[in-house]
Amino acid sequence: MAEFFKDIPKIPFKGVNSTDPLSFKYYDPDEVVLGKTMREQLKFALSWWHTMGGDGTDMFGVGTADKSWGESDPTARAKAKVDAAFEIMDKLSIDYFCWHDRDLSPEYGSLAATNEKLDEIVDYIKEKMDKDPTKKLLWGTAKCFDHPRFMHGAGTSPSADVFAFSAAQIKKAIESTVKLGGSGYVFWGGREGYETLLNTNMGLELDNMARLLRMVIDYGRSIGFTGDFYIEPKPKEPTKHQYDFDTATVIGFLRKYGLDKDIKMNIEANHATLAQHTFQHELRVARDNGVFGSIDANQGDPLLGWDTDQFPTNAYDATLCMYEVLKAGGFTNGGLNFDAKARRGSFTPEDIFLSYIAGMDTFALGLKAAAKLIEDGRLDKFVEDRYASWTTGIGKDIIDGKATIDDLEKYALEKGEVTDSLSSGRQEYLESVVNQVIFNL
Ligand code: XUL
Ligand code: CO
Repeated sequence: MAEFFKDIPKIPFKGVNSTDPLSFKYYDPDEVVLGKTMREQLKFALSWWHTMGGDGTDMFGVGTADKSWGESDPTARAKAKVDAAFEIMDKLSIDYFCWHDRDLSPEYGSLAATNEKLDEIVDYIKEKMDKDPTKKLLWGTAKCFDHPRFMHGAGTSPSADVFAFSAAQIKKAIESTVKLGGSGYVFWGGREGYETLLNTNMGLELDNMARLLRMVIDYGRSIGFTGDFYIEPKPKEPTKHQYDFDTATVIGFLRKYGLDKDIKMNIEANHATLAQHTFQHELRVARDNGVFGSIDANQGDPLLGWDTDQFPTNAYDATLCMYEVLKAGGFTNGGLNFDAKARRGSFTPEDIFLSYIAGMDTFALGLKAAAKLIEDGRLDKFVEDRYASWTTGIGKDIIDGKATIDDLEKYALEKGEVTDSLSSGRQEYLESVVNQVIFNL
């Protein structure tokens, strides 16, 4: 089998003083952090769409990176992509991968022909995984948003035919996920939203989205899928308003339709910021509601208002992210998928490795800093003290359901004024603690 990246060695861990671009400075897969190796804590995944398919095409220009993998025939190219992906994962010590069905294998006219070709590629991947069991599928998903048939959505299309087609496509995608032993299946509402309410029956569209999710979940379980189903919230893009706006919105939707025990969240950093939230906020909402699942690691540009899907290099955000992940008990079926692409100007094969190294090192740094924040204990202690009034007296009575509104009125009347029960929020101090722990130079 051809080696695609002859000039790239297996990337070694060389430590913080290394200036070798093709080395990890912080990611040492075997280093133990809070009782688990970094490899187990971080569970990095390669995204098939950006890494194997994304060539830098944007609205203003054609691709800059060659992602043909030396093949012009679509089936030969799909197989070459598999070989190249496994080589990239090997060289970067990445154990997991994620795909959309159409990233693995394109459409070939009819759905039957497309399915047959997809099977061929999924079987090809399975053969490789059987030979190398260190490579695992983090999650699969169906690309129900690029073809013109999905112009008005898939599960929320006004056309029942498109709904049926989408269900059929997703059925195949979950079967492929099961065949490859995937530990997750993602629903990202590609065009599940609207441009104008003047032409939209929003109530019916949301009912239908829930119908589709229920069918897929029941079918997945019936064929032995034991992993997690995730929804990946995103507020806008491609539609003006996406139904899965943010984690809180999705939780409300899931509860309305009785799906809240069946679906967790795949939180993407750049989607959080598009929704005017921090990444940490979205992770906290998921954690507090018991639906934290997996992460699409990337970052946006604060000066741009769209989903730039940049490789994450912001160590501060990665620290607060890993703080939430550790507090949620770490990953179970989920992991850190790099839903990220090298910039259009970073077009060489080497850039694939340099950008993954940057992202992986950033999260290794984030993991180590988050572990230190937890061990340091000052943040936890501060929060505990701030809410101490709920552990005794009137606070405890409220929590225990013993205090009535009449009791509270009596209490407040006796006190007369309660401003002196408050203490400083100490935001600046706490931010300086985070700096001290991260930079500890
Ligand atoms: C799009 C996005 C998707 C999902 C999978 O913004 O994040 O690639 O991660 O469909
Ligand atoms: Co994503």
